Amino acid sequence: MPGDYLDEVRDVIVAGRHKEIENIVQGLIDKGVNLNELINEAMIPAMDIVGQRFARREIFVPEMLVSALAMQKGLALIKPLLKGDESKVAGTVVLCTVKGDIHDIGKNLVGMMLEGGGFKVVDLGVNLSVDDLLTHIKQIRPDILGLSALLTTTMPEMGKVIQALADHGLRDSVKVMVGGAPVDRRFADSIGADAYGEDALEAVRLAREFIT
Ligand code: B1M
Repeated sequence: MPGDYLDEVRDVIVAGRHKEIENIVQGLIDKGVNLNELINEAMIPAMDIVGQRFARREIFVPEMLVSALAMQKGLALIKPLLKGDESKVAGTVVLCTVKGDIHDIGKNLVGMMLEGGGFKVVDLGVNLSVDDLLTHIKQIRPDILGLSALLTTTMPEMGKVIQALADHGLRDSVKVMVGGAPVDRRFADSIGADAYGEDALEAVRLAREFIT
């Protein structure tokens, strides 16, 4: 059993068999499998394989989409199980993907883990323009703003957001964390972000550091 179910989940997501994933994941939840192992050793690696196949032109956007759908259906079942104690909010985090970027699986995972870690998460969704984001930041006044980008072409939007926060006198009131596959620490430093989260667990660790 150990390992076999990871292979099965990975293969089902890679193949985009989204109609099967809920039964499989629910069955594993009922058996009490380790959810972090399920996410980190099966589900995320599945998306990496999909990305490699897309880059090699073995699959195209429709196949990526059905794999993403399978991933999202699986994560939706896991999400309620990771929820933390809402009576003790560690801080408020606003999350979104930047303008031009609709890749939201990583952001959603980060949000799930932050909620599990006791944070209130306000998920603004995808493709947020700088102006819309500023409006929300002024209203919500979060402790942390988390920006996600998966495209090299959308990464510069993160820098624009940070600059706009400074221009509107909001930079000192919110910590900015950036993440996403093409982002790294050097880029984060270059745009003046407060932190770079390599993965969802790291995002929670860094968010806790900001609050304490
Ligand atoms: Co697209 N896509 N995609 N895609 N896609 C990539 C990113 C790509 C690398 C594939 C490839 O070529 N190998 C490539 C980008 C190349 C580049 O920029 N150089 C690419 C491309 C080209 C495109 C399109 C342009 C394709 C086209 O239309 N011709 C298009 C662009 C759409 C747009 O955004 N405007 C596009 C579309 C899509 C789909 C819609 C089909 C779908 C997204 C569906 C969705 O998200 N709802 C899709 C998918 C699924 C992928 C891949 C295969 C998988 C992404 C993913 O979900 N990974 C991706 C290849 C890849 O990344 N390997 C690819 C799993 C996820 C858990 O990882 O998001 O990295 P990730 O999140 C991690 C960490 O990065 C971190 O924590 C997460 C958990 O560990 N993290 C944070 C993320 N955000 C964070 C924020 C933090 C902290 C940590 O703090 C705030």
